[in-house]
Amino acid sequence: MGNLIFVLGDQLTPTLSSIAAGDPARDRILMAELHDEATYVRHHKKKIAFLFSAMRHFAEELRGLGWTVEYVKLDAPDNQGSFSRQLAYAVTKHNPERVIVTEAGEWRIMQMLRSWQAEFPVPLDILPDGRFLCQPDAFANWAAGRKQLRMEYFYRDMRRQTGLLMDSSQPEGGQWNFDAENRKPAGLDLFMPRPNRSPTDAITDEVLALVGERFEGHFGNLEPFWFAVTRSDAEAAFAKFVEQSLPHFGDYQDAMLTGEPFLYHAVISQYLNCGLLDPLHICQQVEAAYRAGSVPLNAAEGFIRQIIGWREYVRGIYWLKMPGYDRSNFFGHTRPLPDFYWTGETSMACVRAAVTQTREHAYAHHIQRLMVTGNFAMLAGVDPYQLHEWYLSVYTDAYEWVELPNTVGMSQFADGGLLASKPYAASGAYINRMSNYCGSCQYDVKQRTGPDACPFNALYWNFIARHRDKIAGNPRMAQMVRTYDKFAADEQQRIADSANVFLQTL
Ligand code: FAD
Ligand code: DLZ
Ligand code: SF4
Repeated sequence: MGNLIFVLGDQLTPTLSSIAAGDPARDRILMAELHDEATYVRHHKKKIAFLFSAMRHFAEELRGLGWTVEYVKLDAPDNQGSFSRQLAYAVTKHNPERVIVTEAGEWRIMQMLRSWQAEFPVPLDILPDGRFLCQPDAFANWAAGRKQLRMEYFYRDMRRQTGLLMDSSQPEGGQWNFDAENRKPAGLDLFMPRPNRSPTDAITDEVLALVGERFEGHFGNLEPFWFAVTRSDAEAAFAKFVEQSLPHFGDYQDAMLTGEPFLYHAVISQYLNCGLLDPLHICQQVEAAYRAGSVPLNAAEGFIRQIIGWREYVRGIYWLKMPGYDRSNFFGHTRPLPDFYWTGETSMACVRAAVTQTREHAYAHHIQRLMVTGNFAMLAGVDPYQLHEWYLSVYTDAYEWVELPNTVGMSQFADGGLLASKPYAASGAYINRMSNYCGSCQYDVKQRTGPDACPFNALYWNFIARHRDKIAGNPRMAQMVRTYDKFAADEQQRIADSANVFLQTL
C-alpha cells in the first residue's frame, strides 16, 4: 500500500495537514477509539461519547470524500488500547511506505509521536497543525525578550495578522477592546436563547450504549445527549448562536444565573477543539454579521478576542512552558480536591450550581470555571495539579493545551503571574454582583465571619493574609493587602478562625 495517515481524535478536519498530504487513491487513514485515551484521566461520560461519535461521523465524512478509513471501534477485536500499540499493529498489517501524522495537541502525545520516529521500522512524518493561527515557534518569537506576556498585545498582533475587525491599519471603532461596555449582570428572561439541540442518530445511539456500559463508573450524566457530532450540525449550532445570542454576548459574558447554564455563550469550544469548526472561519462569520449591522461591535470584538486572542495565546503559553508547567505551584497549595467537586453536595449555592451543571452537561461557562470553582480552589489552597486533572476530565472541550494554562495560569496563579496579571481571587461580593446564586444560598454573602457567613469571604481575606509576601508587590493586589492591614486585630483573628473552621469541614 501507500502511506498510513494516523488521525487523532481531536483532528476531525478534512483539510488537516496529514490528510492534505495524502492521496485517497493509494493511502489509508487510521483512526481508533482507545481505552488509554478515555481513561488517562477519567473523562466525563458525555465527553467520551461526544468524541467517539464525532470520530465515527468524521470517518464517514472521509469515506464520502473517497478515502479508505480503517476505523477501530473500542470493542473491535483488533483494538490494541493505545496509540502506540494500534499504530504498531497497523504498520505490521499494512506495511506502509510512510506514516503521516499531524502534530498532537498535547505534550504527552507529542513525546509519543517523537518516540515512534525512532522506534518504528517506517519513516514517520509529523506535520504542523495549520488549524491554529499562531504556530508555537511564532509564539516563542513573540514572547522572546518580553518581560511580561500580556494577552492584549498578542491579540493586537493577531488582529493585524488576520485583518479581522481592522480599518486599514487601525482597529475598527478606534479601540482594540470594548470590555468596558461588557460584563453586565443578566436578568431572568423568558426568551433566553438555548444552544441548538441535535437529535441523536443510529451512530450516536450505538456510542451511547457502548460508553454507558464501558465507562459506567466515570463522572457525569450521559443523557440527555444533544451535542452536534457532524460538521454540518456544529455549523448550524454556531449559526444559531450568531443569530440569537451573539448580539448580547459581550454584555452578559460574565453573568451567572441559577438554572441557566448557557446564557448568551456560544457552547462551541468542544466543536472547535476537535476540529469540527474552524477558528478563522467562524471569526470571519462574526465580522460579517457585524458589518451587516446585526451584531454590535462590543459583542463581535469580544467574541473574536476569545478566539484569536485567548485561545491562541493559551496554546502558545502551553508549548512555551511544557514540560513542567503542569507542576507549577506558586502558592505551595497542597489541599486535596474536596469531594463536592464530584458530588455537588455543598451548601454553597454557587459551587453546587457549577458542579451540578458540569455533571449534567459537561459544560460550565468561563466565569463559573474561573470565579466559582477555580476561585474557591485557590482560596481554599487546593493542589493545582489535582484541580487541573478535574478540569481536564469533566468538560467536553478539555484538552491539556487549552485547559492547563487556563487552570494553572489563569485560575490558580500557580505560574506566579506569567499568564495573568493578578490572581483571580474574589470574595462573595463578586459572585453576588454577577449572579443570583446568593439569594437562594444558605450562607449570608454580606457577613464576613461566623458560621452563617459566605465561606468565600473569610477565605478571601485569609488568602490575602497567608500570601501577603507573594502578592503585596503586585500593583493590582496591594490595595487589598492594605485593606486587610487596616482591619482590627480581633477582626483579623475572626477571619483566620472562620476560614480554619470552614476548611476543617472539607
Ligand atoms: P464562549 O464564552 O462563548 O467563548 C467563545 C469561544 O472563545 C470558546 O468556545 C473558546 O473557544 C474561546 N475561549 C474563550 N475563553 C477562552 C480561554 N480562556 N481560553 C481558550 N479559549 C477561550 N476552554 C476550552 O476550550 N477547554 C478547556 O479545557 C478549558 N478549560 C478551562 C479551565 C478553566 C479553569 C478556565 C477558567 C477556563 C477554561 N477554558 C477552557 C476557557 C473557557 O472557559 C471555555 O473556552 C468556554 O467556557 C467554552 O464555552 P463557550 O464555547 O460557550 O465559550
Ligand atoms: C480525549 C480523547 C479520548 C477520550 N479518546 C480518544 C480516542 O479514543 N482516540 C483518539 O485518537 N483520541 C482520543 N482523545 C484525544 C486524545 O486524548 C488527545 O487529546 C489528542 O489525540 C491530542 O491531539
Ligand atoms: Fe456562593 Fe457565598 Fe453567594 Fe453562597 S453566599 S452563593 S457561597 S458567593
